[in-house]
Amino acid sequence: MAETDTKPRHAELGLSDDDVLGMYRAMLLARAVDERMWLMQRAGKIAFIISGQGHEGAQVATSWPMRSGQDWMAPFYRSIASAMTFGMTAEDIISAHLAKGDDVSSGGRQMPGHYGGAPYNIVSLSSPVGTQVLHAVGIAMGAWVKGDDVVAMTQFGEGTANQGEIHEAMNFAGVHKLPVIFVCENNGYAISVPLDRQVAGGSVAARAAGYGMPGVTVDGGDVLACYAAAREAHDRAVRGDGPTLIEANVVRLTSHSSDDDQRRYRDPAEVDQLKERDPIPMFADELRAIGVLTDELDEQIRTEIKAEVNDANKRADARPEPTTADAHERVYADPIPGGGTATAMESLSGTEGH
Ligand SMILES: Cc1ncc(C[n+]2csc(CCOP(=O)(O)OP(=O)(O)O)c2C)c(N)n1
Ligand SMILES: [Mg+2]
Repeated sequence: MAETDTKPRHAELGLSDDDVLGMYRAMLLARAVDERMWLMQRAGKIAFIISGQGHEGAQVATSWPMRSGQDWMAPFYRSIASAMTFGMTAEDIISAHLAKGDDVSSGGRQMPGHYGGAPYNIVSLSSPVGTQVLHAVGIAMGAWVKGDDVVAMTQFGEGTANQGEIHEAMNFAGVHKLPVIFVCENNGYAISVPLDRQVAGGSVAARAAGYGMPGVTVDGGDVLACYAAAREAHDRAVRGDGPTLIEANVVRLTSHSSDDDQRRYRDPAEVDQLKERDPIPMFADELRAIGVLTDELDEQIRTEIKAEVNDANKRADARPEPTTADAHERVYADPIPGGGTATAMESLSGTEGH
């Protein structure tokens, strides 16, 4: 790139050209995995998919400062790009959705969209929305007690922000100055309920003042703005200065899930306009404008990603199914009394009232 007087935005933030290309690649990969899983769902191979499309910019950028193998993440069901930025692979995510017997998330015990994994320091999701926010605060509290240098990040939607436990979690983190980054991905809807019917005052970040922490609102389509907010929040947490609440305004490009049809409650014109805020072309344009991305390089990255997803899909497909013999594994800490395994499971399922 030609020398100029002013540094590009990413260089101002301490990011190299390779870093921003890595972010762009991570966004494309998450999108490609997501799109593949929709196809698999429609083909009857996956029971259910809940998509992160439109959230990738905010997710990759806010997860980028997180230290894999050291920090912890308590994500939500839309966090495919966050989980992959923090270490999960395309094969892990697809295997979890296929409920394979050796899937790292749960060995096929969890619902689709409930990925995670001990090797990655990613807490497995719970279906009741918001519980992960408490888990992140608990992890940060544990690290603080032990004197460990750990930052916990948690992600959730703006609808979830209205659950009672979110107040408890944020207040507790604020009081004890815990190293937590709360990332609210505001896509304007909680299933079919629009923002003005769920968030009084219209802003989740504004609530941070009441919890004694900074509240930052960022455009979720502006990858570098999201990164800057997360970088600062991470530095702050590591310094011992406490938590931060980031609210990233994103777009939900798909229906809430594969069981939903947003045409029933959203104006088609509104849905069409969302594409203008798709973070992938927006970031591509920005990188092209500064000469970091070229059409040839874009084509090359997309070709590589296609091959990566095809491979991941094939490997995930070939993995073993769970068996009845190990049905209780990863569910109970101790074997089922009376011998466990298939016999116990069969007798349990045959018991009246169970
Ligand atoms: C405690 C609880 N209440 C309701 C639900 C059903 N539910 C699942 S997702 C969802 C919407 C959450 O919206 P938001 O937090 O904005 O996240 P988004 O899906 O928009 O990303 C609801 C109500 C649930 N899973 N748990
Ligand atoms: Mg929402």
